[in-house]
Amino acid sequence: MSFTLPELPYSHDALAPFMSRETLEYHHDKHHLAYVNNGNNLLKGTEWEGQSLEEIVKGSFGKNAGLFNNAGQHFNHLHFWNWMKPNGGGAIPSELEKKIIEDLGSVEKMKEDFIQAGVTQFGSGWNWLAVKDGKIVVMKTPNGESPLVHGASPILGCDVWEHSYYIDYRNRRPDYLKAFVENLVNWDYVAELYSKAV
Ligand code: MN3
Repeated sequence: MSFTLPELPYSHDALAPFMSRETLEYHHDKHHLAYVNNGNNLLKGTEWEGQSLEEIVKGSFGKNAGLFNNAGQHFNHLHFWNWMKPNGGGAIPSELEKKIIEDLGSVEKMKEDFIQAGVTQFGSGWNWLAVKDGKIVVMKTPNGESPLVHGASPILGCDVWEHSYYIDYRNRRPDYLKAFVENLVNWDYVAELYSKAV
């Protein structure tokens, strides 16, 4: 298979004022497209050609840095667009909420720890909620890595590369993370991934 850039599941204006049209034009139309194009070029002739995206990401990790970086970022961004929606944040589906409280203490504590993971990811990377050994955990990873290559299944991720927030928030990464959690997260999609991960 080859990688393709999906359409955004909403218009470029739909996430404003928390994420602007200009950010989505650069982030989706240019940055994600570059991962797709570079990934396709680097995949050609490798042992992973013809495998699924997840197999390519896991297989190339630690073996082929160029391919891994681009395939990993393609995987992360495919989900990232769906981890947000207009008028996001708000109520968490009850089964997922129960599990969050059980594993992370409370919804407030989960949000605090998730934001803190993003704030403390030094340089480019991602912060996550993931399912590991049946439990929901908070993680952070550098560059294009994800919980997938660390024995866990990602159910929510926030892109803390500067290209994701610098146009709208400049250097205020904590404000971007707070807006992501309170106003953008599509908890129905998180619950869908959670039910597949357990
Ligand atoms: Mn990005």
